[in-house]
Amino acid sequence: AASPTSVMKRSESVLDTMPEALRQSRYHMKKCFLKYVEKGKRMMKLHHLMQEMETVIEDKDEKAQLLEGLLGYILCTTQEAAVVPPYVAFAIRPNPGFWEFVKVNCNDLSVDGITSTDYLKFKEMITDETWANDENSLEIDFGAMGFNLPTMSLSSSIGNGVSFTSKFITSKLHGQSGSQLQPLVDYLLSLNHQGEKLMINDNLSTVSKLQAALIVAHASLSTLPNDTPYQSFEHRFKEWGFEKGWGDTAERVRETVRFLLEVLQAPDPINLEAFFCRVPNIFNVVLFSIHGYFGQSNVLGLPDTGGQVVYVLDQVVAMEEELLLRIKQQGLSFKPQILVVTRLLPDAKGTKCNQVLEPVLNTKHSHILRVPFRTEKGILRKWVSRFDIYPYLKKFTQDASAKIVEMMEGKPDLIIGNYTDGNLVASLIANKLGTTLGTIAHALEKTKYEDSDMKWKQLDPKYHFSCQFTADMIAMNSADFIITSTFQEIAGSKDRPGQYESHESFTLPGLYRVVSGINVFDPKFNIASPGADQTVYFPYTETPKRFTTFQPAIEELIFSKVENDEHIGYLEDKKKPIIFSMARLDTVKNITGLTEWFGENKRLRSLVNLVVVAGFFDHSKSKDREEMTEIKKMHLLIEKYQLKGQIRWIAAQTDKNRNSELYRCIADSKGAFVQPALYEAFGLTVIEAMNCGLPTFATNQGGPAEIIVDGVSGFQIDPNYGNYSSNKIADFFQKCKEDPGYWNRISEGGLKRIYECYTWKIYANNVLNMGNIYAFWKQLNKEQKEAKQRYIELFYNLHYKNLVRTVPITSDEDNPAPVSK
Ligand code: UDP
Ligand code: LCN
Repeated sequence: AASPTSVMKRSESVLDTMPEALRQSRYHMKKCFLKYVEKGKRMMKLHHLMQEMETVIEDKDEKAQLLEGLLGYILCTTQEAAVVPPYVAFAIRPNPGFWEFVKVNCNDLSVDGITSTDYLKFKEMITDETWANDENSLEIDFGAMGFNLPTMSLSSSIGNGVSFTSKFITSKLHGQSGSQLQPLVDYLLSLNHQGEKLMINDNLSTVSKLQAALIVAHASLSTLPNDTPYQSFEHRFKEWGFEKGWGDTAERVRETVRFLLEVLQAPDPINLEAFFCRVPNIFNVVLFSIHGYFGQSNVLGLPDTGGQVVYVLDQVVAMEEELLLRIKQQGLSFKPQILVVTRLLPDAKGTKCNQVLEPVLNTKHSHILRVPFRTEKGILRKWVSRFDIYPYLKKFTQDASAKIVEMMEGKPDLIIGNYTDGNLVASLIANKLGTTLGTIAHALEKTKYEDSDMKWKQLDPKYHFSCQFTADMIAMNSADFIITSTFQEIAGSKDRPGQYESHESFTLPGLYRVVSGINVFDPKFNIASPGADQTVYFPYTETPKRFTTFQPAIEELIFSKVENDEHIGYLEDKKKPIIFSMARLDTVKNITGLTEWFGENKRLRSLVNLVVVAGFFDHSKSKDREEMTEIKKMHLLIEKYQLKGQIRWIAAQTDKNRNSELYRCIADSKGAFVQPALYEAFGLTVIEAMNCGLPTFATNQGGPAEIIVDGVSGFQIDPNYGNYSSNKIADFFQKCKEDPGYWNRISEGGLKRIYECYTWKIYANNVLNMGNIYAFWKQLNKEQKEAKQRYIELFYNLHYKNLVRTVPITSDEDNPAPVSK
């Protein structure tokens, strides 16, 4: 174990500790570094560094001692190293969001600290030495445009942008004279709905006038019964200079007035946030989700069409509901409007993606608006992969923007983008219209492909990452706020950098070097996790609501002995609890891993049966190489471990209602859901299972590690340690046998967690609060924002546009095979 001194040293910088660490085992280290540089220039990941170290140090004890010491710690926090003899440059990440760079000279083991930019140059030397050494190579530095803006400093604050921004706004509003508060008054004066003034009119144009009027109003409201409708004192209010929007009842108006009075007296973040959450400034919202087939039925499973569609549609329903509630509580009667703008696809393949306007189900005022892609040859009929979408976006932006303004009879109040294409278009339109912009990118592509930045030239013909990363940075930097589903999406976990974190500093050798792309400590980052549709995914205990009509079919699905196109395998002992999993049959989802764990673990097999919903059974019918391999592997495992009698493998299911009942039937068996993915960004199935009251075991790699509190609301398993994971599942079922209340406690713990943190109601409330706070912050920070926008425009015009020219424009005559999801 580490001694107290080495623990102390671990809190110091690597630059301070590394020389000493190398000195401690100089003999081995010398050999080790010579080995590293032996093969010349190259990139090394942590496992390469470790592997080669192991070959150099033969003695097991010495190796163990070394790895337990400081050097082991430094190596474990190393992400990668760039070898340019005689140097090995290390990129070290001691904690999420914190990086350090050092170079070690292999000859004398001297250690020097280097900047992130120097580190990038080391990397570039490996692929493009001339460019790396060129003093005029293009450097992109978004940080330079916001040097005097606030950033947070604690890892634990990452993703809590709204509360930090409120604090910062508060400090800006502070001052002796009160003049610092004038921007707040000006902001309130600017509020209107289609020209109709809200909150205050020009009679209250200064802080002192507003404050005086508020004091009078507050006193007069105190004499009224709480439920007095606004209309009964509206007249008096108007005389004092107030307009509608303060609330629907005397009680609510009084509270709103009070919050503002507190802020005017001495600004504090709590009252400021409380006040801004009530300010009526969002009525019309536009969301962009462009690629794929965006529709409400028969679309899931089509290329590039997956979780995003579910996420956006569920989001719209929740947002409309929240908007209606807020507007009512503001004492207003306006109708909100939400538009989801996507691509119109004339080749709709039996979906409704060729319809211009489609009402969103379960909403009153929300629509999908489809705008076609146009080229010189006219409207493009066919589907285009998200990787090839860039050439159509400029025209799409113009057409969509005109259509939105026409339909909304004015500008929207909030624009939200999804994914690279949606975010880029959203940022261009928001900039043009001056609208507050939020962006979402649950799946940035950069981290999905190893070294996608360094290898951009090689990958560009297929993926066009140069366009994608450029577009992503434009959107991130334009955004007033960024919505993420988990902390790890922003800043990763202990071992894995976050998606946004990977855009902090990186290089596309030969193109540009990003010395500051986005800072994860930027207060624009906010975590707002999605939920699951609770009208569908509800607890198994809510018997009267249950979709009993599906139960016979589900009974057949799980328990019949028949093998057919929909299910194979069978369950011998029907009384045993069931462990259940459902996912696409991708390698990363690791359904085969779970099957193998189950096969290996006799104890688990004696306690439960396994049921999986995934893919289908005939690999020759799959177009996806990964899927084919997984299908074959499933068959092999069933054979190898003689699983028939204990496993039921069911083909992919598309009916959301039936699926929800399936989760509940598994709960009836006192079973559990297992999500064994090697990596999972968020994990909607985890949320769905927990909503149904089904105890859930989920991967600790990615989002689910944040969703589940281990042992309280479910369990975390480690996909890299199957034995440990399967035993953890077996322990649970063993314990349930001994203590029947245990299963219920975990089931209830899961539900409690969901209701506290993962509902669409919480999501919509959070996102609208962001819209309110950042709209004001944008105003307060106008000059800065404009300066940065000019830089972004330059980047867009001089660089992005040229990159787009490298992407071929397809025509309806060409017929290339679609890229599968
Ligand atoms: N799903 C489904 N049928 C299947 C597999 C998955 O309907 O055969 C649904 C599942 O209920 C969930 C979504 O697809 O709503 C998968 O979302 P998740 O975040 O778990 O993974 P993704 O596929 O988006 O990576
Ligand atoms: C859905 C898809 O189909 C993919 O193209 C995206 O990467 C994903 O959502 C994330 O937005």
